[in-house]
Amino acid sequence: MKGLLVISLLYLLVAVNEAKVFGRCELASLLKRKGMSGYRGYSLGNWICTAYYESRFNTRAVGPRNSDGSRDYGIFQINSRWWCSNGQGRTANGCRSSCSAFINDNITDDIQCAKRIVRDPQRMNAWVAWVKHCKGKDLSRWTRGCKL
Ligand SMILES: *[C@@H]1O[C@H](CO)[C@@H](O)[C@H](O)[C@H]1NC(C)=O
Ligand SMILES: [Ca+2]
Repeated sequence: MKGLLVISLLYLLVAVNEAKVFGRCELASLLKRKGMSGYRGYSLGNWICTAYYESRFNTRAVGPRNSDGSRDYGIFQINSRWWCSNGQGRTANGCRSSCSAFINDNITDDIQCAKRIVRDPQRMNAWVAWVKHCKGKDLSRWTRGCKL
């Protein structure tokens, strides 16, 4: 009985610590609800495509160290040199946020920060994955079959 309890507790801990990985349509509907469809002229497909290639929809994704020593955090891989503070090295902290806020399951703040990023002159070119995999492509597949 005691062993079972320990196992149950362990299982619960694992479940709590498990990264939330969004489903494609689940993310599409949340992004739409948060006003990302057409935000700054970018269709929903752009945002979903970017999140997929940046993080595979994994809210806990932390990128490897960049050449400038910064890291990228969360579903949109938000950068610590410019947008959030991870307590290591220089940051402009444009989103006025701790980077750890971008690796939890609640992506409301991540979305707010992505909106801030795309308001900068380089717009979605800020995301390398967008430039490489999404820019100028037919993005209809990213929202296909989703009830939006
Ligand atoms: C998610 O985070 C936002 C602030 O970033 C907060 O307002 C909201 O209540 C949070 N939602 C949940 C379910 O915790
Ligand atoms: Ca968050």
